[in-house]
Amino acid sequence: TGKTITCKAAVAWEAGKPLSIEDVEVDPPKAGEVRVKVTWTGLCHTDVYTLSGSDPEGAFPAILGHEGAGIVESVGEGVEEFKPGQSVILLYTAECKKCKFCTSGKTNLCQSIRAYTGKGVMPDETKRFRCKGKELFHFMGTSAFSQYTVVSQYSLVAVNEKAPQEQTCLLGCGITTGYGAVTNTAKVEKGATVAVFGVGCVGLAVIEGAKHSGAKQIIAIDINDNKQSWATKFGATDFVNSTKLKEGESIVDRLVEMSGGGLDYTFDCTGNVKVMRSALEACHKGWGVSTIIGVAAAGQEIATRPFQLVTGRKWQGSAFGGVKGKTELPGMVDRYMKKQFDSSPQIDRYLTHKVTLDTISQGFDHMKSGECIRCVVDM
Ligand code: NAD
Ligand code: DAO
Ligand code: ZN
Repeated sequence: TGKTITCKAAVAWEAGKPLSIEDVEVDPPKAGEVRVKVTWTGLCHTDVYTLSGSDPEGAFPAILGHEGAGIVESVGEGVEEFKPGQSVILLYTAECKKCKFCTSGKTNLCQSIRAYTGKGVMPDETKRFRCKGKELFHFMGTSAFSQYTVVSQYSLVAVNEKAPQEQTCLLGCGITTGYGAVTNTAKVEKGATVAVFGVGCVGLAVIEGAKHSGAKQIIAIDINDNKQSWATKFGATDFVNSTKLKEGESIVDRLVEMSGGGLDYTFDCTGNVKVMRSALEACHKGWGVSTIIGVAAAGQEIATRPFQLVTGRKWQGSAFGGVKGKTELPGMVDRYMKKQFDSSPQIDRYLTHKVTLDTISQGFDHMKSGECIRCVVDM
């Protein structure tokens, strides 16, 4: 401990350029920080989005990556919760358990270090990464595309060390996001009708969560027919390709007809604001609730007629599935290890592709192919 480590990382030198594998220097953790040997990192669209330059918060040069798992290497002064050797999942949504947000009982959006993670710096406003004499920005408080990273003690959680990290990393974003949106945010109940727009990792986790919640009808909607078999495997009862409707029929018409008047719960897992509108309007009059999970491109806005809400439909959103990472992830991992697949996501089913840090760019190609649910990087 106490020494700078030199290791490999995928560096985002500037927006719109491919990641570049470099030797980086990673400083030891300061007070309240933890240095983690990252073993596996999942690829998520937010990494692609930020690399593209569209993310207003994106700062370069940086080390991206936020769906990571690894092992504690060393801890900074005053850190009591962690010790070297523990198996951890990185948390882009931190949990301090003491800020106004954490103690509200109403949200998982801890704000203790949010201003710093947004700016790409540690809570003392400095950075722990250097490459070729330049300091590199952190990303979402995690920077999981580096073999070693330094994070706030609020940005990681220790989990069952027997659980494979190539799988647990996926609980750091996509799977938890979809599953939690059903169980924590919407609180879908037994016998409910559900529609899920977008059958990627997040949408599949919504389908799995809806199945575990006892939903009687789960309609999956996508523009890619190959997603039908995925949706069915995870528990969808119906599939609609929204590009193949009857002449003059809208997706809302179709869903209202299929569900006998509208859905109890709908979820957007596409990030497309037009889809978000359809998801709201396909809700049942009087009580239907639509949850936005997809992240729209910068500057996009949602629209509907206010009468949709006046007549009892509700519109809400969910970040990281409303899940508090420290409080909830250890239990999810334990249930997974006990194969309790009626109350926790079956993580391995989402893992379709593996690459190494050297071939991380191929991982981004897999993501674009439409055949990849989740690709993990062997760091
Ligand atoms: P993905 O690309 O794997 O899946 C998206 C799916 O939507 C694809 O199957 C695609 O074919 C489908 N799709 C695209 N346009 C569509 C349309 N018009 N109608 C129906 N289906 C359409 O992505 P993912 O990893 O599952 O993530 C889904 C969304 O969730 C993204 O916007 C992502 O940024 C967001 N996200 C949000 C959070 C959060 O905390 N709120 C966390 C992670 C990801
Ligand atoms: O502002 O406190 C906050 C939390 C912002 C996180 C929002 C999460 C949704 C977007 C991230 C998508 C995937 C990483
Ligand atoms: Zn907090």
